[in-house]
Amino acid sequence: AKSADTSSITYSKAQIKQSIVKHLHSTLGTDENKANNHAWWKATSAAMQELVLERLRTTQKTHYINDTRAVHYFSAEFLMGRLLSNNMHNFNLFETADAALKELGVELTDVLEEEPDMALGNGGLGRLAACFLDSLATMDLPAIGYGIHYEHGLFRQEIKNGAQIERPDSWRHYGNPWEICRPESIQEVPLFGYVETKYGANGRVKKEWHPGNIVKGVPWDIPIVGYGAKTVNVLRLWQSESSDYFNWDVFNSGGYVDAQRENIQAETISKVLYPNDETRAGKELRLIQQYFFCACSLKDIIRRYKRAHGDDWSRFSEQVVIQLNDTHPAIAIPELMRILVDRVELDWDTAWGICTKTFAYTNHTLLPEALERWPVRMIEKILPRHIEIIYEINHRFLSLVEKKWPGNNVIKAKLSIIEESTEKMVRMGNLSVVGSFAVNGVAEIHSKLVKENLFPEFEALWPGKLKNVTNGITPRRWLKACNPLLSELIGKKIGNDWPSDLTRLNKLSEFADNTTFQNQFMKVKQKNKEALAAEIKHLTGISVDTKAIFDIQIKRLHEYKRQHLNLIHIMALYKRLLEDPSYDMHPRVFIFGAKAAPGYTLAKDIIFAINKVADKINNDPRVNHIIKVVFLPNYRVSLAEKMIPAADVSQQISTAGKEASGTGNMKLALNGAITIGTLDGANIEIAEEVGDDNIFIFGMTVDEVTELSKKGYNPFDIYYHNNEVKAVLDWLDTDYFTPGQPGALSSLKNSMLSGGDPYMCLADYESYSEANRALNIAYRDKSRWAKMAILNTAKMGKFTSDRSIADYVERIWKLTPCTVE
Ligand code: 26W
Repeated sequence: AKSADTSSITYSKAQIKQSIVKHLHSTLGTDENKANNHAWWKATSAAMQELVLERLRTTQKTHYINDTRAVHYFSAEFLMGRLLSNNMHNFNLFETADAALKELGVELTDVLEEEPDMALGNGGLGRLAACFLDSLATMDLPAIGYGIHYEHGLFRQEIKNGAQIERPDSWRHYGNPWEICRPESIQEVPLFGYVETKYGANGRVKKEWHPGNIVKGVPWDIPIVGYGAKTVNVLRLWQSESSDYFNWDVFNSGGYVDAQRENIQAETISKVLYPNDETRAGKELRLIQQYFFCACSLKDIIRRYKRAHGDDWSRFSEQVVIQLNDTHPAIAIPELMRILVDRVELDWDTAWGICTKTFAYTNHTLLPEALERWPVRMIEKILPRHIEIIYEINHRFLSLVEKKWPGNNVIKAKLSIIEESTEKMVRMGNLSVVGSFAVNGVAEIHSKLVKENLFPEFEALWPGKLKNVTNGITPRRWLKACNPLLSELIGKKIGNDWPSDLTRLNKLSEFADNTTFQNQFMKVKQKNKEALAAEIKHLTGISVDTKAIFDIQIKRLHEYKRQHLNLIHIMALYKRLLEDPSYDMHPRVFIFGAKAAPGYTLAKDIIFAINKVADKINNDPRVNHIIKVVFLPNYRVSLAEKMIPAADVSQQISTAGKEASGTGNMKLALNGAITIGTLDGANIEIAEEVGDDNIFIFGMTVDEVTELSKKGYNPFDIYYHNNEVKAVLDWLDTDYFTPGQPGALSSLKNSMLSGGDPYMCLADYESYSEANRALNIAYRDKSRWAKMAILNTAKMGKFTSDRSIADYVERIWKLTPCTVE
C-alpha cells in the first residue's frame, strides 16, 4: 500500500466556505439564516461533490487513454453507509471543512447526522463490497462496482413492546447529493417470451429469443473516492423503468391504463432489497432483479469494450475481469454466453473460452439454506434462452466429468449443475465454479471447507482453481473516521501513515507495556464509552455505567451467530447475582444490535427475548448497578460507527464452521476491543495475529463440531447434567420475564432442547461461561487489559481491505495500478 499524498489537493477553508454558501444559495435556494442542518448537509455535500466530480473526470480520462484492464465487481448489495464524512476524510479536508462550517456557525458533527445511510445491503457481504470499493480506489486500481439502485434499502427496524417492526427505508426521499443519472447509458433488458430455432444457409442452428417484455435499466453513478483522492472510481447502480417503446403499442390501441400497469411492474424490479440474509427467498422477482442488473452491466461493459476494440473479441478477457460477489450475479455467466453465441455469433468453444477467462466467483457461506438454487421451470419462464444455455454448459461439463471418472454416476449427480429432484433445480454455486477461472472463500478455514466439503471433486478436476482471500475492512472508515480520538493518539505516537499501510500499527506494540500510553489509550476508550452512553440514553432512555465493561454483539440476527448463547449466559449471571449478591463480577453492559429477516420467526423471538430479559434486569434494583442489557434498535453502518469505538469486548461466538469470515470482528479488534470468540472464520486468523494471551477463545473446533454431529448430539444430556443450564432454560418457560404471558419465550428453550439445538449452544455453554470468567478477571487488572487492547489495535494490520485487494490482484485479477495525475 502506498501512503496518501494529499499535497495535490489545495483547498482552503475560505474556498470551502465560499463553495458551501454558493450551494446553499444556488442549489438549495436558501440562505445562511434560514438553513437548517439538512440544508447545510446538502450544501456541504454539493461542495464536496464538485471536487469529487473533477477527480472523477480526470480518472475516467486517464483510464480511457491508458486502455486499462479493470475489475468489474458484480454485487446485488453495496452497504455504503454515509458518504460525506468518508469523502472529506479521503480528500483530507475533514478538519478544514469542520473549521469552515464553524465560522458559519454550524457544527459539522450535526450536519453529518443528517445524511441517511445508503443501506443497499443486508450485512457482511454488502459491507465487504463497500470496503473493497474504497480500497480499489485508494490503491489506484481501475474498478467499477455494478449493482441495483434499490428505491428502498434494508428496512428500518423499530422495537415495539420488545418486538421488531419493519418500516420501509426511503434513503432517497429527500434526494441524494452523491449520485448522477446517466440517461445516455440506458440499457434494455429482455424478459420472458420464447426461443425460436432457425436454420441458416450454412446449416448453422441459430437461436432467436423473442422476449415477452423489455424493461429499461437507468444507470446512477456514485463516485468512489480513494484515500488521498487521486483515483475516483464509480459504483454504477441500475434502476428499472418500463421501456417506452415496448408499451407504445398498448398506448396506441387505447390501453392507457394497461400501459400504466406495465410501468408499475417494470419499476417493481429495483423497488426493494430482499431482506434475507443466509436464506433463499426463492421468489421470481429476486431472480429478475439478479438478471436485470447483470444484463445491464454486461451490455455496459461490452459497449465500453467495443468503443476501444471494435469487433475484436480476442482481447476481451485481457481487459475485463468480472468478480461475482456470491452467486447472486451468477446468471451473468449464461448471459455472456448468450451474447457471444447468439449475437456475436462466435462458436461455442470460443465463447466459452472467453467466459471462463472473465469470471471469478467468491463464496461467502456454507449454510445449505443460503446456497442458491432456482427451479428450472422458473428460469425457463423468465429466461427461456438461458435455461438452454445452462443445459448446454452442463452437458459439456458432465462429459468432462465422465472423462475424469468414467461411469461414475454418483459423482456426476453430485457435480451436475442441474439437481435432479422432483422439482428440477439449477445449482448456482456449481454453475459459478464451472463458469469461472477462480473461486475463493473469505477466510483460511472457510476456504478449506469450501474446497473439502462444498466443492470437493472440483479441486481434483481443476487443481488450483479454489483459492483463499481473507476478508478485510477499510481502516479509513473503521478507524480514522469513526474513532477520531484514537486516530489522533495513534498519529501522535507513530505518525500518520497507518491509514494506507495498516501494518504500521504494529509499532504500537512497543508501547503496550508503557503505563502512560496505556492510560492515554484507555482514556480514549473511556471518552468513546461516554459518547456511546449518551447515545444509548438518547435512543432508549437507559442509563449505563461508563465504568462497566461495554460488551458488544452487533451483526445480523441468526441462530448460527448464537445471540441466544450470549443471552442465556446473561440470564445465568443474573441468576448468580440473585442467589449470591456478593457474586464477584465487574459491572458489565451487554449491548446488542441486530436485524432479523422479517420471515425468520425464531430470530424475531430471540430479539423479543433479549428485550424482555433486558427490561427485567435493567429494572431490578438488586442487580441493575452490575448488569445492564441494551438492545439498540435499527442497527446499521452509521450506528456501528458509534458503537465500535466504545467496545471493550467483542462477541464473535458462532458455531465453529458456520461463520465464513466475519468482518465486525476485525472492526472491533482494530478499535481496541478484546474478542471473546470461537475458532471460526477470521477469528482464527485474528487469534494468530494477536496471540492467545490477547483473546478469549472458547468452544468446539470445526473438527469437534463435525465429530459431535457424527456421534449424535443430544442437548438434553447437557440440560440434565448442568444445573445452571437447566435453571436458565426452565426460566424461559415461566412468566418471570413476560409477566402474565407464560410461554412467551418458550420457543427459545424449545429450539435449544426439543429442537435439537442445531447450532450447539448448550455444547459450548460451559466453555463460554469459563471464558467469561477469565475475561472478568482480566478486566480487573487495568494494566493487563490496557495492554491487551493496545495489542489488538496494533496487530490488526493484516485485516485492512487493502491487503485483501492486493491478494485479489495477485491471485486472481492480475491488475496493474493506474496513477491518475
Ligand atoms: C440468497 C439469500 C442470501 C443473501 C445473502 C444468501 C447469502 C447471503 C450472503 C452471502 C450472506 C453474507 O453476508 N455472508 C457473509 O459474508 C461476509 C463477507 O464475506 C462474511 O464475513 C460473513 O461471515 C458471511 O456470513
